Amino acid sequence: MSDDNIYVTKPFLPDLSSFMPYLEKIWQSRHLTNGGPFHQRFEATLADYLGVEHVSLFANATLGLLTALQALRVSGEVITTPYSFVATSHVLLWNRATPVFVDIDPDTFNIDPEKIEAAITPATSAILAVHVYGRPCAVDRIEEIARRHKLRVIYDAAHAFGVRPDSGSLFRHGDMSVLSFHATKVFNTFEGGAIISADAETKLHVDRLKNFGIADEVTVIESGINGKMNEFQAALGLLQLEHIEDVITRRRRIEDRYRRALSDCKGIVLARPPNDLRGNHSYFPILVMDDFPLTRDGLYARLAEKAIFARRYFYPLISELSMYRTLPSATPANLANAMRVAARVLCLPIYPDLSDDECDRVIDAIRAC
Ligand code: T4K
Repeated sequence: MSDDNIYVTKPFLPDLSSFMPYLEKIWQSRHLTNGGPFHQRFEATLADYLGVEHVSLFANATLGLLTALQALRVSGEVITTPYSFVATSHVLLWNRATPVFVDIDPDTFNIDPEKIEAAITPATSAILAVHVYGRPCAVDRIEEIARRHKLRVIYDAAHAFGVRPDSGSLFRHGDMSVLSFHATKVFNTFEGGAIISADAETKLHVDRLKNFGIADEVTVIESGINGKMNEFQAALGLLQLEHIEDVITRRRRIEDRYRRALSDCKGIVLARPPNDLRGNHSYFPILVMDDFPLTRDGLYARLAEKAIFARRYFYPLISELSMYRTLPSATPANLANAMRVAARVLCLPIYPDLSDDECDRVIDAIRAC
């Protein structure tokens, strides 16, 4: 990667020297995985930070989502959003469930709760919603619908680490939330993730499922998988947690800079910041409208010519991919808002080490159009 290139994100890493004592401990103990001391400490520290009780660490969020569906015995049809990363729907196919796509709210980019009920059938077992870009879903409305129809609710919270609604932890909602600690996320352990369960019994079940279904040395009571986080990841997670507030503050500064410079830019629409919460500034999506001199793809290409690699998260929609587009709910007429947003969205570079000069390079390149 050339130094002049500006990517959509760059992972935050603390000083290497501050990680050495952790590595030395791992090397000394030879306890590398399977719920070692760093795993235990990170799980407890994370629960504290997130304001929840029941955290299960995972090797990545995709394994977390797969396991969440298994733990809740989700089957049949699952209501979900086409406006997400493919992992959200792929885990349904891997669990032999059928995704039923519901359109999004064009302001929040999240599943539109008012369109969920029309998609429920006797085969529906769950709602899998995504807090897209870390903007919370309409959790109260979704859960009220789920209660009435006896549906499970799983939140794909891959983007939502560090988001703090004034009303309390976002991760106390639904049956489970699944976080991602991938390199491209606000908080990273290279790869990693976690499930937050609503109660101790469910956490125990999740912990067993992620360890092959093993109950004790001689007892395997169900067909689990290997979803475990290792000691290296857990140690890094502990160290990263010490920096998370600073990371979010630096991201907020960049978002503010973009907002000040682009809010009056003709043809560029900035997503409204969500109310009543401390956001995590994980993404900075803009919509490129018809009165901008270039199309969205034109702007994407113009930025790339200047070594600025913005990303079209989330285009194409999941529902447009070959393994989904024949589903009845994937028809474009059913997903008009999602189609419109996917055709216009561009996520601008945002990460803690993005300098003011680099941020201004992005701003100038857009304004020069
Ligand atoms: N649910 C949702 C809603 C998600 O967004 C995701 C993941 C998941 C579930 C699944 O979570 P995990 O199982 O991964 O924990 C990336 C990530 O691979 C993916 O994790 C993420 N969502 C998705 C939104 O973005 P790509 O294909 O765009 O990544 P890539 O490799 O093109 O990276 C983007 C840019 O980041 C690069 O241009 C440079 C920079 N980068 C990336 C990596 C991996 C670095 O600077 N260093 C790195 O190590 O999918």
